[in-house]
Amino acid sequence: MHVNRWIIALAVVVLVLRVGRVEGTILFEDDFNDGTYADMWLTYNGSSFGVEDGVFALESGFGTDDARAVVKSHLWNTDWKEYVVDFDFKIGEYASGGKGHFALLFNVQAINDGYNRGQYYQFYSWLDAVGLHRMESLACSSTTGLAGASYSAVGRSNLSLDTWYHGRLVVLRDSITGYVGHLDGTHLDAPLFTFDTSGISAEYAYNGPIALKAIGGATNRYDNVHVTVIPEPSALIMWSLFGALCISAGCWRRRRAA
Ligand SMILES: [Ca+2]
Repeated sequence: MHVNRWIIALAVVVLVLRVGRVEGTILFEDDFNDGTYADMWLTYNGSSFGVEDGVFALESGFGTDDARAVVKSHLWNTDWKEYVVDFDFKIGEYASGGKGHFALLFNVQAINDGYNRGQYYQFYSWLDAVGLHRMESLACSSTTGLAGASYSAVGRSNLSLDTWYHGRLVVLRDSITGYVGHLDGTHLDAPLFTFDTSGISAEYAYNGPIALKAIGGATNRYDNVHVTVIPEPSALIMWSLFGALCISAGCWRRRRAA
């Protein structure tokens, strides 16, 4: 019984490390229920930004610039290193019709006017596929892959337009994992991708805050943005060992009582 309990405790450690389901220090949160975004976000380009019914709406221009909103209070803060982003999103339709796209930018170092311009990573979906990009160009829309190779869609998402979803991005020192699930709050589907970042050169190992995005003349909606620090693995292991000791002690007491 002892061994089984330890296995369960260790499994919890592994799960926590992989999924990041730990209440760490809150880096940032905004539910937009105060009716404004301007206190928390700095906006770039786009056609319009506003809060409607407690939801942040970003309207992009068709064929022009992306609409992007960066966390204001932590702008270019390089202390964001290992964290979990939870957010709700709804993808609007392109002005050209039929398509849509959402993107959560992270480890943002710079955002520049234009299409896909800046220095940041991007967790995105084109309705039926999901991917990870690193934008590294200040002058053009270069989307070079994370490890130096061309890198685009890495998983299937089967999302629909005008439907609320929940997204989660787990940013660790050596991996990036993206999830998209339904908005019932009960579960997230299996990871859409996990990317090993160990091959990224120091030049591109950005740290920084997050941003939200809309393109193609669409209006994307975001809500309940929540960013927490992932506790140091040593702290997680200590807590798990403590939990395992408690479980084992309970087991021992039951045997004594039997
Ligand atoms: Ca809200």
